[in-house]
Amino acid sequence: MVQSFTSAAQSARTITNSAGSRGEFHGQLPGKRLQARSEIPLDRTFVMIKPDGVQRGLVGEIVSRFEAKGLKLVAARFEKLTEVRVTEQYQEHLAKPFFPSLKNYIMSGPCFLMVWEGRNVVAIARTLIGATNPQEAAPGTIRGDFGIDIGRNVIHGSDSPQSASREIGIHFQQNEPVTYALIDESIIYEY
Ligand code: RTP
Ligand code: MG
Repeated sequence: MVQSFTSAAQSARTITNSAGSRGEFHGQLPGKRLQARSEIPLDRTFVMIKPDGVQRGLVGEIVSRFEAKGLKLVAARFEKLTEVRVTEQYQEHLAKPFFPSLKNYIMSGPCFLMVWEGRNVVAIARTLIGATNPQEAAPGTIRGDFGIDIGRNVIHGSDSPQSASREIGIHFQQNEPVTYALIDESIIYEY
């Protein structure tokens, strides 16, 4: 039976940071004291560094790019995916000719699974990741900078808010993503 944490998926659509702030940021904008804000509504997406990305030592580089963008890491796990989870993850591709090789590729070694949070984070993550085929991906994107073959394209990112919700529910339990406010949210977001 496929283990699916649907309640986590449901709660992952749009969440509000209800946790208390981590503290105050003592920098100043003119007339404005900056504080960690707990009321900014943010979205979540599922991102996974695939076995080639892990083996090539790209975990730190990729996490750094997401952090530098201003996104917030709220859950992470390092693990080798089971066939059940890979099949669930890529269920829209089950009938495609490339599915068997995709499944073997994803199961060939450990992956680094993450949930990232931010305004419009699903689309932002896809932009950071780049086109599916690394040979067509723009320089500056992760696939454009680090990949060559479509079947070794380093990283996965959910393709819609609905997919994000579903995929977070496949891989993470409801209480795994941590709700907290980043101190710099008040300067990353205008409102
Ligand atoms: P992903 O789901 O992994 O983030 O990739 P994506 O949305 O950019 O692309 P998608 O169409 O969902 O394809 C899923 C993964 O299957 C492999 N693929 N191989 N040989 C082929 O024609 C082919 N097409 C897709 C890629 O690893 C792709 O990321
Ligand atoms: Mg996809």
